[in-house]
Amino acid sequence: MASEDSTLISLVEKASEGDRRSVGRLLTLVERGGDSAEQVAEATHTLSGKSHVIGITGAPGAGKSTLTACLARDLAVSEYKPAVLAVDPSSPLTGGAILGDRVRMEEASEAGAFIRSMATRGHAGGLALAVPGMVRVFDAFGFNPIIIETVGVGQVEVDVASAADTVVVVVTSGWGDAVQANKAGLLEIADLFVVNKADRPGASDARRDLELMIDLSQLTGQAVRRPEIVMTTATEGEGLDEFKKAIFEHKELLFEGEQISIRRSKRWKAEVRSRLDYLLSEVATESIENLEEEKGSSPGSVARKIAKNLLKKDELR
Ligand SMILES: Nc1nc2c(ncn2[C@@H]2O[C@H](COP(=O)(O)OP(=O)(O)O)[C@@H](O)[C@H]2O)c(=O)[nH]1
Ligand SMILES: [Mg+2]
Repeated sequence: MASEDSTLISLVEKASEGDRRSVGRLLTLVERGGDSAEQVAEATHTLSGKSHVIGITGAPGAGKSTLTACLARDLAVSEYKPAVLAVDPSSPLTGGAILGDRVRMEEASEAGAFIRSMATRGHAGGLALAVPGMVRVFDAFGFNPIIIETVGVGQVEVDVASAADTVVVVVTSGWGDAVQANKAGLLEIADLFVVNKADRPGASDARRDLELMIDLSQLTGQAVRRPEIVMTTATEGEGLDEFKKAIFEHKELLFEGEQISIRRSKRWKAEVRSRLDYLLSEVATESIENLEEEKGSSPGSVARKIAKNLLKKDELR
């Protein structure tokens, strides 16, 4: 529709001029999904690809939001224009958090970081579709770096974080936390580990556990490069400089060689895959809506017949 088109064009124009409200509205369109989300994706695709994307994941309560807020604030007061996409139902932005935690995010925001929270899975395609689209919006309008915070439980959340350029896995100093992270499949995706809550007992144990597990995973040849381990006390901002240094060192390493293009083409392919899954499942839903039971036909044979017919047709918009 013409009016929708012109709204989109003016939003993109204003966002390019630095209008944050327009960026926010574009993010909402992507989050909602559907045709408008597609249009935003088309409009922002060629503008994006410049920003460094950092994924921060780990168990609930590990301190990801606290660490993210510290990092974002620090970057915003220096020469950066960071954005945060918090995919976390318990995010300080979506309520439920104690006051001190919320204040920390607000400070980051006041310092100039663009902070956006996604409390739900959004539309039918969920996080796998919305997150890359929202990252693209930030990227297109000059936000750099872009920090995605996700809870490291659940395949989609882990996938979303692992699609970043630099993947940070946060564990706490509690006994067995590193082992849990390993079980959740977080060890394989980490470019960098943070042992947070270093003010509590057991921090050096957690570090040792991680070192051991990294040694083992290298023996089996899973890791590409040995991930660094940084100790932090996020509530005090302690270890933040080391954390930042480790992130930027990883970034440099990526951009020096071919790693960045390998990662990004992997990410591109994964996104095509999730969009393909979504499109196909939409068509499948439509095609069984008015299906009458055929007595005597097995479900498998009917599914094959429908699939064969669909593949011949130009069903997709
Ligand atoms: N003692 C201590 N508490 C922390 C530290 N980092 C975060 N916390 C607290 O741990 C709780 C969970 O932190 P949060 O950042 O929301 O964790 P998330 O669920 O991983 O995002 C909050 O109450 C924080 O104030 C730390 O380094 N030391
Ligand atoms: Mg959080």
